[in-house]
Amino acid sequence: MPVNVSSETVKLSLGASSVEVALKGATVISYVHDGRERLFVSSKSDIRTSDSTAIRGGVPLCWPVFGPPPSDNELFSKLKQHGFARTSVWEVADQQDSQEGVKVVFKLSPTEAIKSVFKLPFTLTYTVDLRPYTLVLTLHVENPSSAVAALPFQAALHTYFRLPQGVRPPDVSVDGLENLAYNDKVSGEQKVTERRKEVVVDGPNGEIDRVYFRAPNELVMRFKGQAETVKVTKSGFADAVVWNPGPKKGSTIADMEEGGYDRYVCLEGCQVEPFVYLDPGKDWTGTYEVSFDQ
Ligand code: TA6
Repeated sequence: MPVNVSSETVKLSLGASSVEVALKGATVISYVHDGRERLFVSSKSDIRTSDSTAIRGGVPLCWPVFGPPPSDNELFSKLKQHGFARTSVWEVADQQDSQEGVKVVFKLSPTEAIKSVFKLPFTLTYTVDLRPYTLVLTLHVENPSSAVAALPFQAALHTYFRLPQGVRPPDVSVDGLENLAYNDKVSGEQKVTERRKEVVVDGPNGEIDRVYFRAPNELVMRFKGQAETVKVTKSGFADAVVWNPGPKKGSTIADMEEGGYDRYVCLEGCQVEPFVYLDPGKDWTGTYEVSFDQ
């Protein structure tokens, strides 16, 4: 069955590949490629729609803010970190399957709970498109023409890549982030990466939390001692984030399984600066593609 919809998740299958999406947050919680799980989800996560916390892992969808809501803006002041999209229950709006792949479209419109914290109208659609060597995730934001104001937002696909056996975060490097300005959220400083080609995930106490502005649309994650690579191709999302909390901070994260921080690195496609401002009747699309060379 190419698409299997259950009460809590939707499963897409295509040969030896499969994807599972929790209706809570339309969170991709599994991506099996070539028979191996490529994402990390903490075993302490609760994927059920009855639970209001964000899923710790997979691909949480951050919208309409990334990070803590801006404190100086009344519109966002009632939001939680990373916004409400990742904890809201999405509906299945469409599904298609063909030889080329399997596609499911999820939709989120303002519920009463959302309206209590965010006053503006919007429609979000999120397409999960599983192809033989690629997973394509597309977020589409619409500000209805009936709206009376522009719709401001940030967005991110906060992907937790599971590390191959025997690989730890300091063994991970990302090509494509050289010569970039970035916000180092660990030190609180704005910095610029050196000319060295790769960024290694080896921050102080193992923690690295960086927002790279205007990052190239093609990034490659490599693992020391392993031939395999993970290629991320983005569009619409101007920026990129590399995050791992390291053991010190990671062991304080309540829903992090024992030692889980050692099993993933987040490489995120995001639109952090500037906010997008969508006029009434306008729309925005961000695409984030994960592909493997085999
Ligand atoms: O994307 C990195 C980040 O913004 C980090 O600062 C850290 O807070 C991480 O997201 C996880 O956030 P969460 O709210 O899911 O615990």
